[in-house]
Amino acid sequence: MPETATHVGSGKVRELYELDDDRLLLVASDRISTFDVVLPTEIPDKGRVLTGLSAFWFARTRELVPNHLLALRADGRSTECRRLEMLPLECVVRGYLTGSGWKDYQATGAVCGHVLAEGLRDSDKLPEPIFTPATKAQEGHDENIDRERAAKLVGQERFDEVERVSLELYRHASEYAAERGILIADTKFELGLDEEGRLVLADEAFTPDSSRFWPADAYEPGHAQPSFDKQFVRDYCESLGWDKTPPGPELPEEVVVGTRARYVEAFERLTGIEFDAYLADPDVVLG
Ligand code: Q0N
Repeated sequence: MPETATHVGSGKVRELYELDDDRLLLVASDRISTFDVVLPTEIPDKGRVLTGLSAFWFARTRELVPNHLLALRADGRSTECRRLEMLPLECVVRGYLTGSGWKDYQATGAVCGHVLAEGLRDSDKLPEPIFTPATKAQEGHDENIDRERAAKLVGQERFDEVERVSLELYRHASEYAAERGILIADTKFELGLDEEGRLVLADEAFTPDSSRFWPADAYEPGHAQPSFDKQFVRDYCESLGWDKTPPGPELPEEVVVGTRARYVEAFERLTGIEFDAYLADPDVVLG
């Protein structure tokens, strides 16, 4: 019987379908966004790189927390996953001070209630990674919230568990990635509950779309860092003087090719697996 899959949601670059009462299909496209705008030009295989990386991290972190991954499909971009009851929180961990964390620190000296030392610079490494939850905005930007507000959303006990698990995941992956020349400056998780009320990691894990990847060899605090994956795209868009409102510009071939190579490089450095081997059999990332 042919499979029927009802579309149940979409993000900027991914689509979610319902397979049955218990299972969803998460499909990663090759679309790319920059400055929050999806561009009209795709990066070939970007969706496969991100799907493979997520699956790699799910396999490597299942002892820390169970995850929603059930199966990878042969196309390399589709994941069958367990259907969960999602928590109404974006679970963000920051090991470095940048982005909205840097903005909040400059304005208040704190990020989500974590009061930080004075005199920190953009992109400084924090003495310890911090858990900085945000609300899920339907439109526009997520709003950073302090632990009291987050605990009200999910309950104090669940909040404590979510914070502990998020910090453990970040410590594990950031240490592993740093040994391979990639700094994971910060990252965002989505967590859900299974039928027994157990906490389960969902969505994507430690991809360049859910995290800031920085090349370790270029790290220099005091200013914004180049992005491991999107820097060619950003530089090209800046060179046009584009005002960063939709529609975004088409990308020239050399920017597409260079960006695809960066995604593949991130995949190969982090997994130690050749990307062609993943294309031949996605299950190679599951170990
Ligand atoms: C779910 N989102 C937000 C893809 C990404 N395992 C799950 N069970 C129930 N719901 C969800 C998942 C997952 N993952 C996650 N929405 C629903 C992120 N989505 C938005 C749409 O595109």
